[in-house]
Amino acid sequence: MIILYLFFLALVVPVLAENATAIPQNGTEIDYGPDPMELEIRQDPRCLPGCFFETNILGSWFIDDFPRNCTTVCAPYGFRIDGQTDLSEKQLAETLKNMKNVIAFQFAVTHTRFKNTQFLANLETVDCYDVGTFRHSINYRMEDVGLLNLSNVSCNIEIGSNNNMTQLNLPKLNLVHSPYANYSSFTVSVSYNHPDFCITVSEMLKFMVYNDTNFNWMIGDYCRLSNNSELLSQKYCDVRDTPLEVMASNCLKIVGNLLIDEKNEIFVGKLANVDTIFGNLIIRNTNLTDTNFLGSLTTVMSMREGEPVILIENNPELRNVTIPKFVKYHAPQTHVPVQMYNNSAELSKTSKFCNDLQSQLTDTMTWIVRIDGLVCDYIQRDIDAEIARKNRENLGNGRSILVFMGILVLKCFL
Ligand SMILES: *[C@@H]1O[C@H](CO)[C@@H](O)[C@H](O)[C@H]1NC(C)=O
Ligand SMILES: *[C@@H]1O[C@H](CO)[C@@H](O)[C@H](O)[C@H]1NC(C)=O
Ligand SMILES: *[C@@H]1O[C@H](CO)[C@@H](O)[C@H](O)[C@H]1NC(C)=O
Ligand SMILES: *[C@@H]1O[C@H](CO)[C@@H](O)[C@H](O)[C@H]1NC(C)=O
Ligand SMILES: *[C@@H]1O[C@H](CO)[C@@H](O)[C@H](O)[C@H]1NC(C)=O
Ligand SMILES: *[C@@H]1O[C@H](CO)[C@@H](O)[C@H](O)[C@H]1NC(C)=O
Ligand SMILES: *[C@@H]1O[C@H](CO)[C@@H](O)[C@H](O)[C@H]1NC(C)=O
Ligand SMILES: *[C@@H]1O[C@H](CO)[C@@H](O)[C@H](O)[C@H]1NC(C)=O
Ligand SMILES: *[C@@H]1O[C@H](CO)[C@@H](O)[C@H](O)[C@H]1NC(C)=O
Ligand SMILES: *[C@@H]1O[C@H](CO)[C@@H](O)[C@H](O)[C@H]1NC(C)=O
Ligand SMILES: *[C@@H]1O[C@H](CO)[C@@H](O)[C@H](O)[C@H]1NC(C)=O
Ligand SMILES: CC(=O)N[C@H]1CO[C@H](CO)[C@@H](O)[C@@H]1O
Repeated sequence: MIILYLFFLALVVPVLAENATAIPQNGTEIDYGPDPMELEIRQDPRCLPGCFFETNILGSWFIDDFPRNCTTVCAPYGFRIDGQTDLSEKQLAETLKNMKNVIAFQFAVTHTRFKNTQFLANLETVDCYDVGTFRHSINYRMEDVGLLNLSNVSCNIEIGSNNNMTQLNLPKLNLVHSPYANYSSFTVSVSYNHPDFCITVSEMLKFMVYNDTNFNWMIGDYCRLSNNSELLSQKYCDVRDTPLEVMASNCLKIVGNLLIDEKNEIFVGKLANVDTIFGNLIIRNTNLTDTNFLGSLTTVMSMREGEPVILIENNPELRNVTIPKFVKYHAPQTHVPVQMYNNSAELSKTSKFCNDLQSQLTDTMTWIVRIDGLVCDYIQRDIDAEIARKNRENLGNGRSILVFMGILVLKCFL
């Protein structure tokens, strides 16, 4: 982002300086010249003359000028198919049949009535120089994105508010930095599609390739692993198909929301090797005394809106919550991702458990771990207050003893 900003300044500032006197004085818009991204695309050596999409929305007004023989189409103003697109799926398919690569600041299919994007079936790569966005949103009939040949995408991802979309169906999708201009880290958002929407773990793994990718909102569910023999062979275990009671004891990744309760607490030893949960974790109503069975857990990627990624409640014996390797989570629209309630009172007698988890997860967000509703600082504040109160009490007792002895001494003298 900063690099982009500097880049923008570098282009705009000299223009303003050179033509300073030409700035209109009467309220007309200042012409900043061409967009920096537009210039960049025009200079990209992969963009051949005659292969530019010189408008921003594909429609009948441009169909004759569309560079339909080019396998790489460059769109300096962005490439959109949207509500203004007045072409049939057949016309689109015919127009776009040779287009395998798109280089564009924005690539969007929005506000359309299409059920799928078969007309883009041959699309293989989209390069937004890492800063632009690959967007499929507000397509109320669309059932999936369904681009089976799409592999390398160098864009932020935004797939949302497609009311009828139950899956992405992007089996080859690869989020990769642009080979030409990798200006930024990625932001990914997949949210508010059909209530039954699920993302496959394979798709999620592609989005997780870079550690600095920002998962803005991932809301929905993970598709069942049932048919994914490849992941099953890599010791991914779906707790909806094989609950903890019957799960193998060598699983490395859990798919589905994991509930540990009085019925299955004796099987927690099976979690010893689990490093990732694609879902969220609840520990409730158990007699467990510690969480040492989570010794390998590093990552919890929840897709449940507003819910904690780890919720630990009503475990009266639980006096040690240490998850030493837990460092990464996704908790869409959740203010407090790690919450504990009504466990052993021992948990609140020190702020260590709270502080350890917090410092593993963040340097700055002091609100993300709470025990009985209190953030770590407040747990410590209450402990300090209690110590101070006890000291005062002891001091008070000490004083009354002194007074008592004083009276005795006085009595002796009298
Ligand atoms: C400054 O303005 C002149 C005409 O007003 C224009 O020809 C020139 O290209 C401008 N310079 C820049 C850097 O935009
Ligand atoms: C604003 O300035 C421009 C150029 O200086 C001129 O062409 C235009 O008529 C002006 N508009 C108004 C509303 O004064
Ligand atoms: C596109 O290719 C076809 C068939 O090869 C050819 O007839 C046509 O002239 C080409 N169009 C352009 C704009 O190059
Ligand atoms: C994908 O690419 C292959 C090979 O280039 C091609 O045969 C096929 O028609 C393309 N489209 C789909 C939907 O698979
Ligand atoms: C949504 O998709 C289903 C099939 O998955 C289809 O029957 C239904 O007509 C679609 N709804 C709309 C509004 O297109
Ligand atoms: C996709 O990206 C990978 C890694 O950068 C690269 O090796 C591969 O050639 C790319 N594939 C295409 C079709 O561009
Ligand atoms: C980013 O691009 C530069 C050259 O433009 C390259 O040296 C570097 O390896 C790229 N980084 C990634 C993560 O692709
Ligand atoms: C990404 O994070 C994991 C732990 O979460 C770490 O093992 C890995 O080395 C990191 N990769 C990079 C490239 O930083
Ligand atoms: C938990 O402890 C209570 C009290 O000792 C006991 O009644 C209950 O059966 C225990 N539950 C389990 C699942 O062991
Ligand atoms: C606290 O936990 C105990 C034991 O699990 C349970 O019986 C009780 O209802 C819980 N209290 C609240 C307020 O949830
Ligand atoms: C909690 O458990 C961890 C891991 O076994 C241990 O290192 C730590 O000392 C325990 N903390 C307390 C306060 O008992
Ligand atoms: C090939 C295969 O295993 N197909 C299965 C995919 O999952 C569904 C439901 O989970 C099964 O009915 C199929 O048999």
